[in-house]
Amino acid sequence: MKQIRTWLLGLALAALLVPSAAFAADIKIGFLVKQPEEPWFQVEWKFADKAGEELGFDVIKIGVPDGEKTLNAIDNLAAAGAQGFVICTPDVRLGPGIMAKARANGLKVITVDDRFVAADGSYMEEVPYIGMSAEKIGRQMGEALFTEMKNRGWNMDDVSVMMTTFEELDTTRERTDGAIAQLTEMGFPADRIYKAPIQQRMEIPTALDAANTLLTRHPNVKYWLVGGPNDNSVLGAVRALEGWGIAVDSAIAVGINGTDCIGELEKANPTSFYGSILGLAGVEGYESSKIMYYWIKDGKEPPLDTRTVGRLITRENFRQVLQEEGMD
Ligand code: FCA
Repeated sequence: MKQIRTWLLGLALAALLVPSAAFAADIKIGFLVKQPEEPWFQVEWKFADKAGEELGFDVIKIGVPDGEKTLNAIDNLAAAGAQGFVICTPDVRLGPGIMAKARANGLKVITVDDRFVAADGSYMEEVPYIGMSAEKIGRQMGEALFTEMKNRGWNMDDVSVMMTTFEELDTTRERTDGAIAQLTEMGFPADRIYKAPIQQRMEIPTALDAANTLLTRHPNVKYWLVGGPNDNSVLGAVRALEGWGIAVDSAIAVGINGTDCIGELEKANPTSFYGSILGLAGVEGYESSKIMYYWIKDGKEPPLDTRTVGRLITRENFRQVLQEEGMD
């Protein structure tokens, strides 16, 4: 009998809690990303949704490939009743404009991946940010390239580095600078590290163009190490090497993200894409929206600068690592 009473009391308490649960579901958070077609951002969205399901808020997901779409999306979010948004902006220099628009609409802002910069080029450190430990992850890429070159027993005199770059964006510049610093510190000659700057957006076709331009200038390299700011930047270079008829085992390519190269690693026949430094897109998507939720719900101020780590994946271990990271 006592047990039944306790149970009934539990039910009554649960009924009392319902109104607050309904209130929590009223929280709506926007999640705006610059390249919705890139798996990296799809993983962020998936995990933001997971946080929403677990904690009880809605995630409004919008692709914002340019400035105009970004500013419109902010108005639309406010009209839809959102209280804040997480954003990877298509252009970091839009930061002040995005903040002004958000303020006008009474929306809170957290940035992911690409950090806003002010008119004078400095980071807008007052806006909460979650992103990669860019230099460290770049260094991991450089180390993976160097180590695999040694494993294959190549004579370093026969090897050059092709580093696709996107230096307009600080996070991606820090990655490739980190990789180059690591390679040179490990003993790779700096004068055989060539940069292939990608124009406008990091996509496979733009990276392919950048790599082709570089290959035209260096047609007689025997072995290539290939790096870049993210998977697509490196995959474009791999496609360029294939176009030049360079044998699969004459190049070692390592990307960053680990999300956009799974199809490549799954191919029945290996390509020169050796692996990638897997970043924590899932953690970034989950944590940024969770932090936003508690900021809206309880007024809990978010941390201003949160960095995530990376881990090498290759054809051999990618399934297992993705499983361990809850990303398969
Ligand atoms: C930038 C890149 C993405 C991803 C992210 C962490 O936004 O464009 O591919 O690497 O940083």
